[in-house]
Amino acid sequence: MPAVTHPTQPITGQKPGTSGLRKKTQIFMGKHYLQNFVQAIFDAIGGARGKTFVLGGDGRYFTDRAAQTILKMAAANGAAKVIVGQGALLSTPAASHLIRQRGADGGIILSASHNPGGPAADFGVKYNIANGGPAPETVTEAIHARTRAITRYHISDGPNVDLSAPGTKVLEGMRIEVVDPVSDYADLMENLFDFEAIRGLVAGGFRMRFDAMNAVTGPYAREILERRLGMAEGTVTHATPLPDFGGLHPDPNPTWASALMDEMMGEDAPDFGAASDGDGDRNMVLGRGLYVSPSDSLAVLAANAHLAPGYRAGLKGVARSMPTSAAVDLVARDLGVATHETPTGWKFFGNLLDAGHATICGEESFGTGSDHVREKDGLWAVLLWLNILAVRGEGVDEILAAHWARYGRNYYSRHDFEAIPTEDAQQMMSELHADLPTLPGTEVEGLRVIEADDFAYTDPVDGSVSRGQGVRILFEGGARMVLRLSGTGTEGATLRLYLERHEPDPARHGLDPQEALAPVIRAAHDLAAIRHHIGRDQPNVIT
Ligand code: VG1
Ligand code: CO
Repeated sequence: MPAVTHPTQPITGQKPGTSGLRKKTQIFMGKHYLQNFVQAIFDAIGGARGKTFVLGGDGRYFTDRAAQTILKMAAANGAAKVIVGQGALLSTPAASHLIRQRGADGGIILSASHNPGGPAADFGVKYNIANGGPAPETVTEAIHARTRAITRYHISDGPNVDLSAPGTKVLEGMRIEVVDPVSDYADLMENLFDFEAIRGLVAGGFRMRFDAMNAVTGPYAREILERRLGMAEGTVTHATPLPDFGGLHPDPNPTWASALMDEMMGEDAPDFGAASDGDGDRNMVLGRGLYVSPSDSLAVLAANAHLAPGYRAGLKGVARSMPTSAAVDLVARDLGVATHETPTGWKFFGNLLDAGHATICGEESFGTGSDHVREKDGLWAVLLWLNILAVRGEGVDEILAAHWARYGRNYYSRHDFEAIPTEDAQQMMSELHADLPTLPGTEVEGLRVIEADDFAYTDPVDGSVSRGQGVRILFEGGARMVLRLSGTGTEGATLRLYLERHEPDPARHGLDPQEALAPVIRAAHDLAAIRHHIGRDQPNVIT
């Protein structure tokens, strides 16, 4: 079974986005496509020789074949060992944990996360570094540079490796350890949270629903919620990971998790509801008849984390992506800790977590996590909520109302305009960009602009600078709009419009966010001339 070196040529467009390389599955299945990218990863990190990697993914279509290709390439590139989840399954946070726990040199995660899966949908590959987190931009840029210069890749022509059961195998002298994808992760959760208190809550009649959306969290949620915490069998729905997610769009938001939304807004709603995405790093949290916005969830978790054993010592700081609402900043100020504002994407939190500048991080896109791993973590957020509910003995509604009464309410919404022509989107952004210097002082829809810029971030740990991370326009009184183009889509461009306004008055905390934000929405459309550029003024997804 010799290792073979194949000649190849660069393929354009292999540029990792916000979270790895995402393309249509058929593109990934094309000749040399996956091989080129994986070889570029190995080359960019100084070779795979002697190294240990973690490998797994969310189980979407093509994962099985991609995993075999990557194992054969790792072997032919001289890797010492690959630790792979049984059936090539690993949620993103579980992969992050495994990299850290085993001291691996890095990991390859096969997922397009919240994008749909299947032969006509999306696939993705992401490289994580030794701290367990997504490769920072220096590394993703080096990978992209290699894809543009690649002339050959190495691959074993040995047989496929049986990944169906735990155990150790050998391929070309490389050890392959197949592990249970769930148990180490579930143990980590049991160390962080008061499972005894949550079991008490469950014994007292508390009911919850967890929608795994036919994606990777099914086995994790069943083990943790149903087996270890004693919730009723069937608490977890859509619990079997399917290659096409059963046709569901595994994005936990009110639009795509509609079955869960219907149940939670219905007559016989359980006390608590949650859903996760394709690869298990996102979460949506719901109370009975109540949607919790991700930015509010982050703030509530930061304010109450000390109620969970893993966070009893308090927080070292918090971090949020720039478009995420400032609700968590108010909590941090109260706690006397720093807030860090980063560009969109979890890779920017890694250095802050490693350096001990932050304990809890979050994004408005249903991502929350902490320094327990270096990825956002959907089930972690759900368990922290459960721990808080158990200790406080209150409902989600009471906790949220008390939070707003204390800090005020940051009304928040994100409007997504998907699959618009790329040129139109770019034209819109560049015109808006050109207008930025002239905006301060002008008045739109009764709102006065006081600041307008394009967000740039200097990493306080390594000094690296990331520019062009989103246009932000601040209005007098604190309202804000942000506009940026998505870096995870695979079809045309997606425009994301983020809207925020703080309301201190408790008498005005019960409004519909779309109403509360109406003037900001109108100002945003006016300033960016959205209809003029993309011919639409209605978003397809509102969160
Ligand atoms: C989106 C979100 C971003 C998130 C990223 C990856 O990126 O906005 O907050 O980190 O997805 O999440 P973009 O560039 O499309 O806005 V996941 O769960 O898809 O890895
Ligand atoms: Co995800």
